[in-house]
Parts: sequence; structure tokens; C-alpha cells
Amino acid sequence: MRVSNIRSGRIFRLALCFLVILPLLYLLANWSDNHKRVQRAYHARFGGRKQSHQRLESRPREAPKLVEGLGNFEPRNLRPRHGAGENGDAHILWPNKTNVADAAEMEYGMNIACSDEISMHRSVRDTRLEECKHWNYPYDLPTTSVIIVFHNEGFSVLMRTVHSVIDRSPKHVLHEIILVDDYSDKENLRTKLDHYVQQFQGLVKIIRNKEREGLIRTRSRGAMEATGEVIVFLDAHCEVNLNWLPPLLAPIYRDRTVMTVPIIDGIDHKTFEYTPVYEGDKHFRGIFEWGMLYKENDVPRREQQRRAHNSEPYRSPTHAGGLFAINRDYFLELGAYDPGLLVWGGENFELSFKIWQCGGSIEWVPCSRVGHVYRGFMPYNFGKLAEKKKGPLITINYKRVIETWFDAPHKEFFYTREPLARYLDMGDISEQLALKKRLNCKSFQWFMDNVAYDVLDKFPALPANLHWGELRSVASDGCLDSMSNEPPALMGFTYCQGTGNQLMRLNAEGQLGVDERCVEADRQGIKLAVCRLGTVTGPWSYDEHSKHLLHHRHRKCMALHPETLQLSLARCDANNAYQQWLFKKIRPDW
Ligand code: LR7
Ligand code: MN
Repeated sequence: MRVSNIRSGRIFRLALCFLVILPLLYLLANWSDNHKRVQRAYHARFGGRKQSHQRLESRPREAPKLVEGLGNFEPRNLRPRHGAGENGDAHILWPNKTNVADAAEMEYGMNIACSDEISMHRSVRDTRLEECKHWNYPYDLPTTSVIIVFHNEGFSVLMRTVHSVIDRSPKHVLHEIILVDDYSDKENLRTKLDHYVQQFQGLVKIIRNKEREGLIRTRSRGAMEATGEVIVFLDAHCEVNLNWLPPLLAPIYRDRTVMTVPIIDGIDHKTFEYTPVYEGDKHFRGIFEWGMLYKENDVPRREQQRRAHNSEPYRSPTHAGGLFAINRDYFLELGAYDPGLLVWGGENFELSFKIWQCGGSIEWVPCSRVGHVYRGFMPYNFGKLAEKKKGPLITINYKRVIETWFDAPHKEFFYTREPLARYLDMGDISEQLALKKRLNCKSFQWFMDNVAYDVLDKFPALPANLHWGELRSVASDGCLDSMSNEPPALMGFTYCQGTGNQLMRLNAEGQLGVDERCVEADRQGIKLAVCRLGTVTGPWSYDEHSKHLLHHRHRKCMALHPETLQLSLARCDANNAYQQWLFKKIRPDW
């Protein structure tokens, strides 16, 4: 009995060995095989930076392929998740949290209390075109460093950005995530953050600026520190969607001078609801107006027709700025961002013009979608950097960019739209001009003719300003003012302050403008209106002798009501000082 017991025990153990160890051995062999494959791919790119270029050239440039079944990188067997904000649904806080929510909104420009109740791993709705699920991408895509710069962001929002990247990117492609702290002063972004990222075992790195650098220089620093072949920039309040990364990398894999941009979805700053910005299967691309405000416009037919499938990438003149992928070495060869650009704004144009004019291209990728929290307002100030530079810092950035990349006629459009920019000190741009020369970059006219050929349809050449400045009443001490209102709204009349809201321009075609808006008139009064796209004409003329502002269609004059100080059109009266106006040039004293 005992013998047989021992025997049967042995047999049992032997069987156990086979049952447990063999599969283990099999798994191990497989793993090391896989591991070797990943390592080979890794070494091909990182076994010394100098070599990597040669290898890069000799690599077969496989194009993505549309297939019958699910694409090779598509997630499989996704389990539905339940809970706050899952599926990208809005999450509404209980009424007793209203105060916390309001405080968070004030502090961060978004409802961090709401975000805190949503899982780090929440699901979002798949906003892609159906076709996107059926692309096969090359397996050995370039390794990627995701760079997230942040200044005083909400902890849970920042970390959900990180988790979504880890959860939804192929492991063998995601080389690292670099968090660059632009001198935040919130306590939880220091020790707590350091501890939190330990769970990622080195995949997530934190570097910190010793002083506030602004997002532009901070991104350049991140690029410098990155060791992946491609860098992807994300804002610190994003959630990447399903299979977002391979479609972004595929065009760069074939051509290192392509920069790619995901389609940006919206995440509501109050409820964290995830929704597409544009519904349907129509595509949009980035352009600009002459005051350098970023605009989007439908993709022209000429560009649509270059592609066989609607889910394929398309070319775009510019991009919004925050979210994009680019070969790291290529970005640095282009000089990264102009280091003279301060804090915020204009860097998206600088990079766009530089890439296109110097031989590269920008593609927007419909199958790559990333959600971004659009905030209610900007929750931070520009710090010391803004104090050093007098005058509106963003306009100074624009001026550097247009002085470097525009030609004379197009620069004139910018100065017509932003008359004060002529007086701003943009600093030294000789390095930027030298770079443009060294890289043998094409002219702005080439860019307008071949890339941004749809801009002039929407934002035509600007006729010169006949008059500009504050529009002062002769009868009463005050000026026309758009009051920071959104059109349609009545124009206001307040103390003259010479600010942007009072800077009026009357062009040679009769259009009266204030920033990107137009001043019009009807029976209700003088109104702030959206300028009709594609036109630069208007109903106004100014007579320097009578000081009247005449509305041609109504054959009436702009008048101020002596008591209510309301603005309206009235029958022209040469003896009425309340119909007399003076354009007074504002000379900035900064
Ligand atoms: O001083 C700063 N230092 C920083 O590190 C100021 C900001 N930042 C960080 C900040 O924490 C965030 O992660 O930089 C990132 C971008 O700043 P945001 O989110 O305040 O910018 P934005 O989303 O309002 O504005 C858009 O334009 C910017 C400046 O030109 C940047 O390019 C942003 O990345 C860009 N955002 C997008 O493109 C997302 C889509 C929005 C649109 C259209
Ligand atoms: Mn942002």
C-alpha cells in the first residue's frame, strides 16, 4: 500500500511537473522570443544613436494596409466598464460637492473634484471612423517618448493622461513618458507625484525646471531629454483614445520629416464628458487668420482627393499646438522651438511654417484621436517672464514668427490686423533667420500657393487701414468699446483706455474692425458682429472734415445718445457733436 502510495505519489508529482513546468517552459521560451524581438527592434534604434540613421534608411518602409478583419493593433476583448464617467460619459457631482467643485474650477479652470471621482483607467467612447479599426500597421514602429509638460495641473487629470497613454499604447513602442514640471508650486505635484510614478518602474520620468520657463521652452527641454526615436507631445489634461499611437507613428516611420497630429476630441471641463469636437465623417484642418488666431477649415477637395480612403491622413498647413508627434532628431535639427518665444502662443505657427517651408510636412491623422480638456479660462499667469517683456507677450511671439517666416506683403497683413505690433520689441531673431537660410527654406509665397492655398478664400488680403486707434467721441469723454463681448452684442461706450477692446480699424474698403470682429449697425444700434468669412468690405466711411462715421447702406451717421450713452445710427447732422468722432492712435508706452 505504502509503496503503491509512494509510487502513485511520484506519478502524481511527475504528472504535475508535466502539467505545470512544461507550459511554463513554453511560456518562457515564447516570452524570451518576444522579448528578443522587442529588444532587437529596440537595439536597431538605440544601439548607438549614430548608427540609428543608417539602419533607419535600410528599413523596409511598409505602408499601413486596410484589411478585412480587425487591424493588428486593435484592442481585442475589451470588457465594458461601469462607474463614474465610464465610456466618456458626463459625471455629475452630488449637490453637496458644489462648493468644492466651484473652488476647483477657480483654481484649475476645470472641475478637479469631478475628475477625482473618475477612474484613472476609465473607458472613453470610440470616436473614430469605422474604417479605422481595419488598418494593419508595421510592427516595428519607432520607439516613442511621450512628453507632457505641466504647470500647476490637477493631479488626477495629469495622471489620467499618463494612465491612458500606458493603457492604450503598444508596450514595445512606448519607450518612456517624460513629465516636465514647469516650476509648479502645488505640494501634491512634488513628493506625492514622485511616489505615485514609482509604480511605473522607470517608464515614467519626472524632470523639473529650476524656474518658470513657459510651455514652449519646457517642451524643447523635454525633447532634449527624450531618448525615443519619436517624441509625442501632449497637454497635461488629455485622454488618448483606442489605438491612438500606431496611426500617428506610421507616416513618420516611412518619412522622418512628417509631423503627425491626432484629431482632438473635447473633454468638458465641468463634467469630463468626452465628445468629438466635430460630428460626422467630414475632416477639418488647421489654418490661421491675419491676426494669427488659430482657425480650422474643412479640408479642401484637392487634398481630400489625394487619398484613397477617408480614414487616411491628410495634409494641414498648421496645427493647434498641443498634441503632435515628430521624429526627435528632426525636431532638434529644426532648432526645436525658437527659444525667444515666451510662455504661451505662436509656437504652433512657428513649427508649422518651419516644417513646411524647410522641406517637411504636417499630416492630420483621422484614426488617431485624443481628448483634451478645454478650460473655461487660463488658470495661471505668465510669471516673471511676462514682467521682463513689456507689452502683450503673445503678440510679441507672433511678431517674431511672422518676421522670421512671412514675406513683405504678408507681414503687412499682420500689421494691418494688429497695428500695435509694429511698436513691439520682439528681441533678436538673427538666429532664426540664419537657420532659415542654412536649411535652405522656401518662401512664404510658396507655402501660401502650395500648402495654405485655402487661407485667402476665408481670410482675404487685407486692404490698408485708413484710420486706426481708439474711436473717441468729440462730445463726451469716452470711446467705443467691444467690452470683451462675444458677438452678436451691442457695442459699448466707456472711458478711453486704449486697450485691445477699443482698438478700432477702418480699412480702405469700409470695414470697421475690432480685433477679429466687425462693427455693424441695424435698427437696434451699433453692433459687434462676426465678420463675414471671405470678405474685407464694410458699410462705413469716415469724413475727416465733418468727423462723421457714415453708414452707407442706411445713409446715417454713428451717434451717441447724450444721456443714455447708447450708440445708434441717426440722421446725419453737421452741428451735432454727438455724431463726431476722432480716431486717436494709441502709442503704447511700453
Ligand atoms: O507656463 C506654462 N508652462 C506649462 O508647462 C504654461 C502652460 N504649461 C503647460 C500646461 O500645464 C499644459 O500642459 O503647457 C500645456 C499647454 O498649456 P494650456 O493647456 O494652458 O494651453 P491651451 O490648451 O490653452 O492652448 C493651446 O495653445 C498653447 C500655446 O500656443 C499650446 O500649444 C497648447 O498645447 C495648446 N493646446 C492644444 O493645442 C490643445 C487643443 C486646443 C485647441 C485648439
Ligand atoms: Mn491645454
